[in-house]
Amino acid sequence: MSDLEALKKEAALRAVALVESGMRVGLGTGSTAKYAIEELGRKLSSGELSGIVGVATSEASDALARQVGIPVEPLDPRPLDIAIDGADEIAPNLDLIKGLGGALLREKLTEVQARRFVVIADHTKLVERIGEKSALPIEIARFGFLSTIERLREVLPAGRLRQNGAQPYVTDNGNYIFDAQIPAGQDSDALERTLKGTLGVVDTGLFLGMAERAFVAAPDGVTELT
Ligand code: ABF
Repeated sequence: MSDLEALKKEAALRAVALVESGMRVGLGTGSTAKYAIEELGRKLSSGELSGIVGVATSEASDALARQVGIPVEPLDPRPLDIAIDGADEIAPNLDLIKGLGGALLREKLTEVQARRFVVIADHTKLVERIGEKSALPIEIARFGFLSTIERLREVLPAGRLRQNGAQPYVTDNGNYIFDAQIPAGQDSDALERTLKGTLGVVDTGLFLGMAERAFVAAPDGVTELT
């Protein structure tokens, strides 16, 4: 395991330590969340935890959860006790960019219902301002996507439709993703409002004011941000 993978796992284990028997748990997506799902499965099979139900944020995490023995249920209106997921950027106030893994819509739908949304990451995800390193993924409807992109370019001129080889990348929900650069100085709340009001936009990778805490692993240890 590379040093970075070891850090991701360390952060994941800290978050899974918050899970108690009987909890309904939102299961994130991506290479860091994978360690959390595997650890939950391990704790269930060893008997350290019982009665856990997972709600998966992607088809991939659903499959992994079932593989490691976590019972999975669809999202319903009941709150989740906790959700654990990675991020692409973490700002000092715990605002996030998510969705480079393509699962932003199911992640947001799930994590907004969690009493505690806990982020896990290695230190490379820390930024001073949202959009500093990462593009912002924006999930858009396939129908009329070129028109939606034109509307988006009026707000965020630098961006491109995500590709999967020669074809557009398709999300688990059958939509496309437009990855846009956020200009420095842009107010995140205002941007989110504008994007959510743009016809054809399904949702954005801006997760503002949602995370309760983050476990961020660096070579000199794990920092807990709140
Ligand atoms: C998901 O996985 C996404 O929201 C984010 O795009 C990504 C982070 O992946 P990784 O942990 O592999 O860096 O949580």
